[in-house]
Amino acid sequence: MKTLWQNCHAATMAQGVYSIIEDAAIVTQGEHIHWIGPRAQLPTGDYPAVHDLQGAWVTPGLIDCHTHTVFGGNRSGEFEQRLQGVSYAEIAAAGGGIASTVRATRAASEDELFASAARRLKSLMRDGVTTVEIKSGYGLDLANERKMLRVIRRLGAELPVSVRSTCLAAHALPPEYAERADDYIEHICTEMLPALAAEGLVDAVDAFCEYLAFSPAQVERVFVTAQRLELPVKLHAEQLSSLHGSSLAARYQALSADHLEFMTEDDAKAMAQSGTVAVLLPGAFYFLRETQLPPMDALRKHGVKIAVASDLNPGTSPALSLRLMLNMVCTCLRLTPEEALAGATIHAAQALGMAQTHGSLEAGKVADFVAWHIDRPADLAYWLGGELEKRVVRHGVEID
Ligand code: DI6
Ligand code: FE
Repeated sequence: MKTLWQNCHAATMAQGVYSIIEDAAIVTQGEHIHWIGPRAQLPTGDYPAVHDLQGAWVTPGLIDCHTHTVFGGNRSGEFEQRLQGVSYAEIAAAGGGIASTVRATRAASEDELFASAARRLKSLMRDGVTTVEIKSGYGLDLANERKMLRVIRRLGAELPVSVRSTCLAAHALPPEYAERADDYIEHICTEMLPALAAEGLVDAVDAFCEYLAFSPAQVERVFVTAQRLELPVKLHAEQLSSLHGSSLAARYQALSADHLEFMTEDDAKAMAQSGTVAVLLPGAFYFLRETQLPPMDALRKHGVKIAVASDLNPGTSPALSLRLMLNMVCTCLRLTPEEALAGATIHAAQALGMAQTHGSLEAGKVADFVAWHIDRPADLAYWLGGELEKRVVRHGVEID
């Protein structure tokens, strides 16, 4: 059955670029977009269901392509410590940081993790998010990484949002492997990843390449394993120091390299060549009060696709709003509102390997879109938080 959505304007992101149709009409059929264009060109036909969008601006459903939504506890105490002048690295070295979330996540049951993550995910969804990526990485042993990944799968099954799961077992060194990082990497490659992939729990593999996490050589072993398991890779790279993880990611045709404050122009060239998306995470930049900006000019000059994500996590970006990230990426990292919107739609889809089906309003794609009661698309990056009036359509069906 065909459904017509009209009396709207559309910011389509068709062909991967920001583009607008004034007075648009959209025809959906089942889960897909059947036709989109100016209303004046709407094919004549029988439309059993017609929706009046009352002048709304329609965008693709927002895509949050980098989150750590599943975790136990929270770290607002560390936030207070950091306000007293203790650094993120010092807190981590003293057994806090990621390690404290690992303890809380290991102690939590699957149901407890599901309940707290669902609350956070619903908050993202209230901002028009229809697709989200969620990483493991606070379990750091087979049983607890499996527990996290099962919760991630269950979130996608029980909530009206498409969820991609990423295994981030190489996030931090678990206490059992203190001083034995190479052994832990070996364990990931020989035991954890093969088992979790065989259970169908993993859509992509990520790692944290940083002086306080894993070296490029260690990350490369994880990438080789992922490649053997035919899983795409992503990387946390160049957040706090320049180890050229982004160039390493490019060599393995990574879907994305994320953070990137300390990347170089050569890294940008490598990413452009491999089609690796640069995912900017302004929440972490802001929350850690960083001052080093990613090299925006180099990214643009070499044509690297830029995405924007929340990095929702308890330590460095307790961000429950992707729209707030659109504002922050413009204010702090100097994207334009058009670039920011592309970053949370079509480029985010590419960062998840989903650009063939998601991220833009084009015939044949999945009918995930948001009709916003705003004056201009730039308004999405303008308002700081709050809740904008809107209607959300997922798989061709309106959701609350
Ligand atoms: N980079 C981040 O921003 C998060 N993980 C990572 O690799 C931080 C995670 C945390 O502090 O809990
Ligand atoms: Fe992250």
